[in-house]
Amino acid sequence: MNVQETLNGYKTRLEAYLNALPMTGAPETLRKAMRYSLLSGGKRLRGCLLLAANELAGGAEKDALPFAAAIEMIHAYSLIHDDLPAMDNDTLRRGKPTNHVVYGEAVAILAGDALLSHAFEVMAASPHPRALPALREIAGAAGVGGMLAGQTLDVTMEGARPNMALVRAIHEGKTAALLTAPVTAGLLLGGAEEKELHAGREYGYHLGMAFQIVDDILDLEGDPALMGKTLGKDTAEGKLTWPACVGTAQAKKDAQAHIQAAADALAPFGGRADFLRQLAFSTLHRVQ
Ligand code: GRG
Repeated sequence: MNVQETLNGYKTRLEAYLNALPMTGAPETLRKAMRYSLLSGGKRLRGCLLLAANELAGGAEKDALPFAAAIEMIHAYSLIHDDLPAMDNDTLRRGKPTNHVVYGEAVAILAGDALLSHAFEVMAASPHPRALPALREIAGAAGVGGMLAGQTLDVTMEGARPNMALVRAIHEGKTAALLTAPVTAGLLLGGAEEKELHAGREYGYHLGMAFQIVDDILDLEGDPALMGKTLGKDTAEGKLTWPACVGTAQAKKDAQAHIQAAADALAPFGGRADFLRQLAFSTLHRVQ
């Protein structure tokens, strides 16, 4: 099995699904702004995780695609809002001007709102017998106990003294929640049993923690051209990051340990989970 080939397959099919979303009723400007961020590249990690987890549990891909699309819509909304002047005030994302730079702040806010609500509309329209539990996983991860909790801590604790417990809470909410939910939602859709769901939850958590630690390191050491965004802002703005707490060398070790824990968590699936295992290891060396 070639991880990159498998990943590209999921990504291509997901992109086609996203591209074909009708977004019925949206005025042209709103539709354009939504599509600008939804279809502007990105690794599609969350959507591909959902498709892979669903397949691992024995589900058919066509039944999981609305949920994979939904998690990417929620991710796109979070990036649009995170880039706004009131939040991180970024002008570049995925190598392109951010949504508010192109469409103005008001439309960018609406495009984010629209992507969030459309994600739930798409999931709720699914006739899948386990649509509701999958939707609940995704809602919880995006909501007050997940991404919104992490993002609130991230923006309100700027400038605070580096504090491991706080950084862990930020990373769990801001990033790990939205990387865990596609795994557990995909497993639920595919019909996984409780032990497998638990394994998926552990995997997603550790993958998500490592992903954000690597993101913190890339902000210090990454190539802005490859990352497609302005780097070095975490330090400039006094963000609470993993390297700020433990130093870059230890942060790299911690990311590796989280990825090893993610891979180990997949034991109940045996060799059938090799794609997810290798995907996790590949995130340690990502450059974008
Ligand atoms: C504003 C509600 C709200 C939430 C914002 C996700 C987020 C929370 C902020 C975005 C900035 C950031 C550093 C988030 C942490 C998660 C993360 C590393 C996002 C980038 O994800 P990738 O690398 O992006 O998967 P692509 O472009 O590949 O889709």
